[in-house]
Amino acid sequence: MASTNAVLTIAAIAIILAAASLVVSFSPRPSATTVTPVKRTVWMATLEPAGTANVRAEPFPDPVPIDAEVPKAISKGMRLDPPDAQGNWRSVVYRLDPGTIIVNKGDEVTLKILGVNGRNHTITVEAYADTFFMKRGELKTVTFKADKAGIFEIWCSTHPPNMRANLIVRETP
Ligand SMILES: [Cu+2]
Repeated sequence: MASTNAVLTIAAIAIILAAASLVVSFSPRPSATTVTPVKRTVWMATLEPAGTANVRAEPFPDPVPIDAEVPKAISKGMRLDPPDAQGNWRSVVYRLDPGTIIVNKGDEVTLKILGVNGRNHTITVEAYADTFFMKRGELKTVTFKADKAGIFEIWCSTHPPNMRANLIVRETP
C-alpha cells in the first residue's frame, strides 16, 4: 500500500511539473520594452553646399548632365553655374539638414530650423505642419505630436527637387 502511495505521489508530481511546463511554454512572451513617448527637439538648418572649380584644373561638364526631373540640370535647388570670365564654375545644391529624422509615434516633436543659406524657403511637413515661409537668419519652430506612423516628407518648394528630408515616425510596441 505504501508503495502504491509513493507511485501515486510521484505520478502527481510529474503531472504538476508537466502542467507547469505547458503553462511556461504557452505564456505570452513578455512584450518588447514599451516605449514611452518623449519630447524631442531636432535642430535643423537650410544649407547650400557648393563645389567650385576652375576650367584650368577641371573642365566644365560637357555635355551638361541632363536629368528628366532637373531640366538642363538647372533649377533653383540644384544647378551648375557655367564658367565665368575667369573660368570659375560651380555645382550647387540646397539641402535640409539633417536629411533623415527618426521619432517614435506619440513623441511631441519640435523642429527648430535655422535659415543659414538661401534668402528664403517655403517648407511643408507632410501630414504634420502647414506650409510656412522662412527667411535667412530666422529660427523657425514647428511643434507637433507624431501621432501617425510612417515616412513623411519635409520639403522646400522654393528649391526643388532635392531640398527635402524624411521624417520617419516609428510604430511603437
Ligand atoms: Cu529652400
